[in-house]
Amino acid sequence: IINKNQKSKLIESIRFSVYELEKQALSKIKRILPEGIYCITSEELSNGRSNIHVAGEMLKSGIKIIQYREKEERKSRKDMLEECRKIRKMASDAGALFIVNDYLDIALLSDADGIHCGQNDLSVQDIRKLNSGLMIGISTESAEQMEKAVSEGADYIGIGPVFKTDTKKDAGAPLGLDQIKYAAENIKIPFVAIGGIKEHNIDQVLAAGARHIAIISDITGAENIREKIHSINRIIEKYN
Ligand code: TZP
Ligand code: MG
Repeated sequence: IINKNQKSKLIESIRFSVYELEKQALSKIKRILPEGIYCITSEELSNGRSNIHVAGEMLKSGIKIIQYREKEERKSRKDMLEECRKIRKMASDAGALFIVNDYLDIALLSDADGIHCGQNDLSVQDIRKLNSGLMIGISTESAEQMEKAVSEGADYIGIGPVFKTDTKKDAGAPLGLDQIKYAAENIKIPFVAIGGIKEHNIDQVLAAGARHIAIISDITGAENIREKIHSINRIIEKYN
């Protein structure tokens, strides 16, 4: 038998646990990756147009996710941060998620929704220590890497290169569609297919089971970015 004081303490601690659970659940819901095109910037593949211009065209087409991807060899961190702050605001206004590739300091300073990391970047656990609410995506290229990222608590994974691509110089050999089929059957978190995916071959990737499709050059290099996104969306819609 517990006394009144113990009882009220117990109720208080249960209330606190429920509140903590609710907070965690809400944070997890916010970290769910929307389906569809996962747009990524690349100024060197944008036919002389700026990242800001290209991001604007992407967002005007109604895309739900935009990742800022630039390399230190091309742009200073200071300039990258300035661009990210602008795109952050543009994405919020358009109701899209904003994710930064590689640079955690820039993701945090620009108030991004997420960070995308490779196999040799900071671990999911360490990133969460700095910001527990960030959406975290991890690039993978094998079933083993996929399972590991899931068990470490990634919010989504990238899988690629699916096809041959010149966009990422150090990309491994094309994986083909088998890894996408494997993920569709076995991976319980969102997975993004990436690498060499274009309007003319996206059908195969969707048929293999992917519902999140990352595209760089076919969109950043398109003469008319909005038209390109609309035609790709028409193909994706067939699989909804
Ligand atoms: N990771 C694996 S392949 C790739 C990245 C970043 C590049 C994808 O670019 P593209 O132009 O869509 O082939
Ligand atoms: Mg990287």
